[in-house]
Amino acid sequence: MIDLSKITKDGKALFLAYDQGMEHGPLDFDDDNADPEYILDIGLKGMFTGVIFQKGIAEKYYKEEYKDRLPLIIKLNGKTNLIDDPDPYSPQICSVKEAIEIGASAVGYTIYVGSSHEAEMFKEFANIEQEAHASGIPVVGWMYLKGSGVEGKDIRDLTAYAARLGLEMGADIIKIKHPGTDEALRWAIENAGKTKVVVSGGTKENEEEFINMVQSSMDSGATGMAVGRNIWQADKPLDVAEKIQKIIWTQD
Ligand code: FBP
Repeated sequence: MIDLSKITKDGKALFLAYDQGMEHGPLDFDDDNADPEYILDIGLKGMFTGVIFQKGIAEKYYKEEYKDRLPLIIKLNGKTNLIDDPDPYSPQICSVKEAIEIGASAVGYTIYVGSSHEAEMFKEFANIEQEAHASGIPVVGWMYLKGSGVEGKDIRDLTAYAARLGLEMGADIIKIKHPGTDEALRWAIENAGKTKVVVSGGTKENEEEFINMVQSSMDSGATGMAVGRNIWQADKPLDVAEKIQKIIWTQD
């Protein structure tokens, strides 16, 4: 088994996601959070167990000296939201080798489960995993339900299927969206087996609702959270981070 200790603390994880500049564009940003330095400052002060960047931001802003305090996870694929493709494909744009050279402690890749391009993404993911594991670094799979194959199907079944795929494909950690109920999330986590599950933050919620979602995720057996907008779009990002940490690290 791949060692996850570099990107976890006491077996739990809290990742600060900042790949939205590619996935959603600057519509997500304001004068503060458009600056990657602002995110790094939150990541370092908020004691996250990893920050998620695309390679361009990592190359220009991430410093080797951050490695022990804020490990880097490079997202190896990405796409914009400008093309409204019912069956999305997110191509690989950075190699495992490049990511390691830039200082990554782990790599990530999004699979759109249910897309007609699923098979291409499976292949890319499999190659990435082989290379990453040969270098001893973990692979985080963003297992997102998007595509004509998931239309009209039950979210509980789909989320569990996506989680199971993570295990079947050998992901070390998977990142899934909360399916809405503790029971559905618990079922998905059960199906992920020994693959760890972190739950994605989603669009900015009112703080109480977001905190409840974190609590529900941890109650359902998640290893932690991978959160972006609910932290760096908040008026006081470090206050929100502290509240989440308390939930994650006081959970049995
Ligand atoms: P957020 O907490 O901001 O939702 O970030 C998590 C994340 O998975 C990012 O890594 C990614 O850019 C984004 O969500 C994708 O969101 P969506 O699927 O809604 O486009």
